[in-house]
Amino acid sequence: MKFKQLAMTMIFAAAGALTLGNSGKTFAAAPAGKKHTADMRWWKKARFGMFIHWGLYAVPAGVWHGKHIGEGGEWIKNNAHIPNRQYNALARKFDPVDFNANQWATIARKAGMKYMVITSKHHDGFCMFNTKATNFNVVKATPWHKDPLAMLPAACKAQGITFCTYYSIMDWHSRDQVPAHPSATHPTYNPTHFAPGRGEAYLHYMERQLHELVTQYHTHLFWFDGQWMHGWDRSDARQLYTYIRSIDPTIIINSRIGFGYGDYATPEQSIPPRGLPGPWETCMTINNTWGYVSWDHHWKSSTMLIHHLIHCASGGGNFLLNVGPTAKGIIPKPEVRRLMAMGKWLRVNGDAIYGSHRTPFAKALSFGYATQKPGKLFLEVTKWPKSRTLVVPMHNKIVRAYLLSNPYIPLQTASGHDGQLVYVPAQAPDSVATVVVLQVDGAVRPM
Ligand code: JFZ
Repeated sequence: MKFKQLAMTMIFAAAGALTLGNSGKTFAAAPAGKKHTADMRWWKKARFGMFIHWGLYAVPAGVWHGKHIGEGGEWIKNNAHIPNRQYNALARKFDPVDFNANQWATIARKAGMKYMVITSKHHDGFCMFNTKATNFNVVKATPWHKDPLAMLPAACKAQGITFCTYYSIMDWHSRDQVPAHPSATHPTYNPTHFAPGRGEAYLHYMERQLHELVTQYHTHLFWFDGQWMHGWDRSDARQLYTYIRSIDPTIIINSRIGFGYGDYATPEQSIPPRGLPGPWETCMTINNTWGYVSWDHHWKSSTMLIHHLIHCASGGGNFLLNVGPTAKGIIPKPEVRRLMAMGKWLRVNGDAIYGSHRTPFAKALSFGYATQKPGKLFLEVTKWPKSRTLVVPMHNKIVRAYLLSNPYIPLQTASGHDGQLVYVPAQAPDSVATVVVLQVDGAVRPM
């Protein structure tokens, strides 16, 4: 994993990366000025999506030969150095009899999520859809013989969720790619490189699968990953990008297709403090793993997750929150519970998040975050003021102020030396985050 992080950093550095603050984290820069025809409208309004990492790795669930294997359940083939034959055999144990597409889509909807991005193929190369390009897929290689990706689009549609797919460029199963350290008994896969002369064949393989995902599964977005494999170059990225555009120009593509192609940046596990200039989305885990790990109980609190969602929205970005279903097809209870708490908060406060624009303020606010819509400024107050007064650093006079949870009762306001003052109750009406709405004339003019 160290190796991977290093490889990622190098790729981003080469692509003109943007380093923010002193966090030491590097984010892919948004592809500035690249012409694209992707339909970003639904995506920009959505603000909150469900990431799903589901595959064969849910069977070992972070345990191999009795040992806890860390750094991501979905990385177990690499991190436990599992030979192909042993890993492939996991397919015969993958029998998610409890999988229910409607249930997953319903959980997403109740959480307040507006899109779903599921692993169609992760680094392990196992395909979670009925592809004609390989038999190493969920229908042909498992005793289950069903196609979850065929069931999810309709279930998502019924719940108002936009269906999207993750796809790894790096492939630890493909014969077109060579592991970093091949060995019959103790291989390390990451990063792979193309087998001599096989680059073109592999691109073709991907094109066949992406074609299937667009035409048969109606994916609205490709969330690429694993582009740090050695040999993936600018012309490969361009060819793949152009190919997708040729089948459906409206499809959204993330920046991990590589080399500045793609429609939005994908910071991971952290939120750029002031957002990013172009479209962006932070993806995050609820515990410390993407793919299900039975022994990882490091759950983030629902309060923290709601604050992360607000933070993303206030920076003009989306929040893609991950769940790792079990090999039986169940989204773990601790995840569902947290998602339901987020949905509960959003049912009251969603107007401040969905379709909102980034904060007008360049500096952080003492009491929390801000988002806006034409004529309205939303304050997401996470630190309730003991003084019972919010000081909003702007010149605009407030036309009307109220709690989003209680729009008919106006709050008193005044103009102060450091900005506009809003007088609020002594106790925070919502201890997680209380949204105060300010009606303002014209664009907000920060102080
Ligand atoms: C990748 C995958 O390796 C991982 O399994 C998961 O799917 C995640 C969403 O994406 O991991 C990464 C990708 C990029 C960075 C780090 C881990 N990065 O930018 O530092």
